[in-house]
Amino acid sequence: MSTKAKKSGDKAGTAPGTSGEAHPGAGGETHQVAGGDVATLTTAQGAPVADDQNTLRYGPRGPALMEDFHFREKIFHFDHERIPERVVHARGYGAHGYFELTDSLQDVTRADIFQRVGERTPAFVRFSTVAGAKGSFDLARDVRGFAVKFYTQEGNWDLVGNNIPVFFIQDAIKFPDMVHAVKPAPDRDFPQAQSAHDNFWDFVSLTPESFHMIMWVMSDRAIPRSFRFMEGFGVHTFRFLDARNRSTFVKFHWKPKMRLQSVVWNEAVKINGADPDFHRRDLWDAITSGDFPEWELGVQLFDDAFAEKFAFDVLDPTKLIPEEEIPVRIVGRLVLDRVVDNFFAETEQVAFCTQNVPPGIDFSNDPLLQGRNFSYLDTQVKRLGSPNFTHIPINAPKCPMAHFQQDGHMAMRNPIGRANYEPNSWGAAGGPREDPIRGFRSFAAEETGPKVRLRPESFADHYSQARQFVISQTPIERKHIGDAITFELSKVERPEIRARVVSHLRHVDEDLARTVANGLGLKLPEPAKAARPVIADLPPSDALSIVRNGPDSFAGRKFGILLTDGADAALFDALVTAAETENAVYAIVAPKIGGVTLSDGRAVAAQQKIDGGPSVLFDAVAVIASPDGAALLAGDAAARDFVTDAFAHCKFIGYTPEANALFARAGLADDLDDACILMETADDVEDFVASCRALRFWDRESKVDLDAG
Ligand code: HDE
Repeated sequence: MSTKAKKSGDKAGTAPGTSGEAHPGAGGETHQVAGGDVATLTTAQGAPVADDQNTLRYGPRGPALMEDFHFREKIFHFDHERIPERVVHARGYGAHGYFELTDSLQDVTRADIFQRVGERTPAFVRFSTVAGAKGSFDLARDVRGFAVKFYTQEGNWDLVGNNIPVFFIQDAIKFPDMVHAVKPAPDRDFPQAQSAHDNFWDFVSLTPESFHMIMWVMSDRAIPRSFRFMEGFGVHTFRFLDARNRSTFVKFHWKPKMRLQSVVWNEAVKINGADPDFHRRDLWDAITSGDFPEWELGVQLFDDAFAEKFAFDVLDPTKLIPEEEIPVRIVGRLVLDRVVDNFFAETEQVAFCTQNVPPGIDFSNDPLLQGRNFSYLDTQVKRLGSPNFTHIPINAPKCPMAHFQQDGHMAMRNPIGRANYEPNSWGAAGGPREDPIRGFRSFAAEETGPKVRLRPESFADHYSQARQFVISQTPIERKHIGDAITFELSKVERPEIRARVVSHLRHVDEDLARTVANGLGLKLPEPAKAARPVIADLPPSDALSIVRNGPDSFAGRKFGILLTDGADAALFDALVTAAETENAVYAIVAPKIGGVTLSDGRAVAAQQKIDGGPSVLFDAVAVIASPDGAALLAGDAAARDFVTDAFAHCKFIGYTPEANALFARAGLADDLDDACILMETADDVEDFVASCRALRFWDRESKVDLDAG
């Protein structure tokens, strides 16, 4: 790209009507002007612009002139840059990719996307948090949205899911209340992006159907390490329809190729300060480095007979179907291989609508899903300003479209020709016609019954699956659930709300109720009045635990390597090689961003200065220091935090003997355990990297956490 320096006093920089003595404004020596392969700046109307530094005014010190159309157009457009953020899921991050079918579902659905094995369908995915504003932080304790738009050959299919398979409420009419309760209180507009406050727990404690979801949200599922390491769920029961319009019920699952991983709460809190964009940066880095995130699409298929005999109602979105009862059949994979070109155009403007289903996929009567089918279309008009939001490239189908919808704000396409109505007698020139064979047909469900506002009795057990979730966790995960509820309720000011929550927990799990009551310094309250007695213990399900579904390698995870000048070059090389062999990534953290000089004289650049690269940003850390370097680190608070946090978060720590000086000053010298691995040889380095596959050394938590005692 050619750049032409522009000197101050050049013609384009001076005020009209002056001799050229006036100051030119921005630019100076580095100011670039058009020419070569640098495009000419124009107005939105295409008129070339000569001066983008100065408004048109009467004399260099005089008033601005209304006539300055370039200025007015520029400021006017800027004034209108913002659109309303999403009322929920405001903070999100998207990427492009494709879905590839690996197992045909022709036997149960005519949906075009599920017919031909090996065929790829373009897709766009947006991950999100729910409660926080657009500018909030990534590691809020929250549900994550997992919304997928498939551009199928028979229309867009939007599978607008979450990373949790159940929801807080059973009926869409309660959604505004639930969202109001979790969002900042209307009088003070805080707290932001969190559920640890009176309003949320007040609502929850008065809405026992939310307790299953509450268990998930209080588990580490709500603080995922990466979008890449979390599951996704369609939540509701949908229908597949075959060529003869016969129905099979289906629930959708996304399973991450890299398996599950979360962070711990204290780490989440610190990540939010160190890098509020932690998740979006992680996704961006993975895709741009060619390590494409991948999920398998699985389906749970079942018929009316199963629905009849299942202990819960398959229309109840607060219940899941355990994988042990209906196995998840893997039918394809989703690969994200392209970041967006422009965040606003794609991620912000993408408009997911649950009612976007192609022929072969249909809804069930789940009352939440039925309500969503109204809400999403409605919200897009508000957000994007026109019913023509489907004309925006990210929302437009990639298959042929033809219809008689026309006009409206920002119409990019209108019907061609004279006829814009149907039926007409213009023959082929009269435009598109319906196709009873190819076209979408709803399942011909037979519905009868009185018009009522009634919750079915079959939705009334609010605790059994909550309990099943809790007893399916490993001990450390159960502890984290207890810690999280205690933490959240400790932020609740009104004691009666705390007690009311615990009164429900007594139906979920007595141990959990006691732990939380104890943590709050609360006398164990009487159990809440249950709408329906709890079903006898359901069996635990391994699929519900994160730890039991963790990875068996460190691939896709990140080492933080704290280096100093004079650090052992051979050990550093061994660590880099081992990390690369593991398909892991690493970042070098050093006292100065300019990097360090290793023991063999080689210069290595750093990615983070020590106080900008705390250990919470990494999955495991190593300290490779010279004696002088270690002494320097020992005297630095950020370096001490680096190791104490890694230790407190149960991470694996590799270190060279010199690092003992740092551990001593950090107060860790007597506590080093089996997950603190001394690296004196290349073999030690390999052992360290191999140990990291376990991700965390949970045995340590009881030593670093008072609550665990
Ligand atoms: Fe949403 N939800 N939702 N939701 N939802 C929205 O649509 C709504 C629900 C989910 O990345 C909104 O475009 C109602 C369940 C995701 O753009 C809005 C109800 C699940 C996203 C809306 C629910 C979700 C949204 C806000 C109860 C998991 C982000 C902006 C009946 C299965 C999509 C927008 C994106 C967004 C309404 C419940 C997932 C207002 C009324 C259950 C992932 O239309």
